[in-house]
Amino acid sequence: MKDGFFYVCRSEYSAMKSILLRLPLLAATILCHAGHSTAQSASSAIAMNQTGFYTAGPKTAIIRSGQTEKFYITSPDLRDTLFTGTTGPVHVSALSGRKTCKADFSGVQQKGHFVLCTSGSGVSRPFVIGDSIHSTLAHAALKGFYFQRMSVSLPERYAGPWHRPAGHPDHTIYVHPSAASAGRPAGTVISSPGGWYDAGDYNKYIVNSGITTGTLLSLYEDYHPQLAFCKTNIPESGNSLPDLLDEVLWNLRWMLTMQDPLDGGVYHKCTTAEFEGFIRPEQASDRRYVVQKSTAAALNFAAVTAQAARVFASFPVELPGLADSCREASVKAWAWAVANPNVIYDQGKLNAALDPDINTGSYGDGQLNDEWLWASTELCITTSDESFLRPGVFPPALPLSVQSWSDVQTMAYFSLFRYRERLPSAIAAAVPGLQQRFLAFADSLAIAAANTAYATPMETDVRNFVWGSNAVCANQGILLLYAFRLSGDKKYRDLALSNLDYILGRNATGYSYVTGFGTRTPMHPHHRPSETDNVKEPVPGLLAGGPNPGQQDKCPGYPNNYPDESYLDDVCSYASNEIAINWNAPLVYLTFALEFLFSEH
Ligand code: 9MR
Repeated sequence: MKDGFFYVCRSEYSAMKSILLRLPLLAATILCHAGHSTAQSASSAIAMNQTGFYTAGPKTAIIRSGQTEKFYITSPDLRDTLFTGTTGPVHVSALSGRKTCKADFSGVQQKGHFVLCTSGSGVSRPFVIGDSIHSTLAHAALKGFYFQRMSVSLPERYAGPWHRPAGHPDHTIYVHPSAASAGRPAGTVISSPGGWYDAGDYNKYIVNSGITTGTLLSLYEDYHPQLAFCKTNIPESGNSLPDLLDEVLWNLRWMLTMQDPLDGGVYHKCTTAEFEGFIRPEQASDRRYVVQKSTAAALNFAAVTAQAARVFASFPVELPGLADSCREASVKAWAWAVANPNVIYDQGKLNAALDPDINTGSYGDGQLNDEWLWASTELCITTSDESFLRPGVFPPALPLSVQSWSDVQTMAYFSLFRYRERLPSAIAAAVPGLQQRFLAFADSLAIAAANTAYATPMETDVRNFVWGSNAVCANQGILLLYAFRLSGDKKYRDLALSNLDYILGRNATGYSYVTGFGTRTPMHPHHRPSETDNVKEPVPGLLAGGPNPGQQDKCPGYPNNYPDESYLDDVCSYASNEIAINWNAPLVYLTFALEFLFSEH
């Protein structure tokens, strides 16, 4: 995908002319059956990152083959051979029983267009080796958030063929009976405009917005010098704020409307009672509600607004008062959570007691230790006030896990590591122990990854193949990049890249799961705007959920129920082919971070 909708921070990647060795006798030409057009004969047995490879980075393809074989990296016309290798031993997948072999061509450090051809499994599609190889994708993934903006029109000059009128103004939002309070009885009308559509549906959920916005703010905190000039061609691109922060603001301002100013509590979601049909945003007219305050929402909100207060404190001229408002909102939400520590969002119970029933996403979470940890940590870092440390929560004793909407433990770790030189003493004392545990967890992923069919950390645990498995993959990548930052050991950076390789094609289905990027990419995501716009290509830069053997949508057509193959590129498949903001945010983090890390060479 290369077009005018994504601007980049450095000069855009341009394919370099290759200077290839012309061998007199071309073994590869013979063995790869010269005479076939490579485009026509591209082998589905060869799985690799379809966007490309960093010149100085690791390069691996996986051949779905039951035997070790010779392979060659050649010019696309097969005439010039650059590299000859032998695939590794046959690996039997623990997830499907299928056999694979690894072709490692990291030794090729020449820019250009190439193909990989094998002695027995055919020829790959042409691929690129170069610098800034994921830059366009990183920008498109961030631009994906612009396409999810609610309550505003997306003009053609920013949105191209996916332009659309404004939908869901959200100035008339009813307080649902579950959310009623003395100051705002049921039926009260409030205004809650803006924010991003959560996913393929048209609702907004605080818990999911929490980890999404927190991940984007973490990207900013970790890489702000490099991000300062990255442009995504959004209406705010001309202002003095980085586009990443302009995008974050679009959702943050909405989040602030979800706090009841009278008591500091935060509504769990802003939603219709039922999912709306496949209609255009501007055609949607169902009544919308704020639904029940919850402890999870208050804590997610407190964490994100505390982090935002830190970040936006650097922009007092552009955003006067915003940092203070965020900080104040955070402290109030925290106080509400402390006074209401066990308000769990349980949609079944809610519907049994009150009308109208609410049947949209629940993001219900009964285990809040990790939310307490995250909110507490962010507040302590922002305020330097240790009274936000909650006994029993800090230092964390939970087993390490990969962050997700329901498990935000490592979001706290990331901030602790980032600020480890300037933490209040009670927290600082715990950090070395946490670092040790964290690196041990990253190591366990590294060791197990070596023994998987596609050589990625993603495949190390069958439990990674859940609803939104591709986000597990991207979030694992982020975690590994923190391990790299802590230790300086490049094996973690390279493992993070291998998870991006997985997302972009080095996987059991052969799909590159980001719309618009790759040679085999989702064309029918469960995404209302894409499905209803009469544009053949879906909105670009969006990450599909990915393989999910739960197959909860019960759509006909899944190839089988293997964990890593349970994917269906059909609009019906909301359990494997929806898109969601909490899946795109780790993709944005991972692609930008890898771009910056690999450009340091
Ligand atoms: O990502 C969520 C996944 O972890 C849950 O298992 C699933 C069912 O509750 O819901 C997913 O989130 C969806 C949300 O509920 C509504 N908007 C679309 C989200 C992505 O499918």
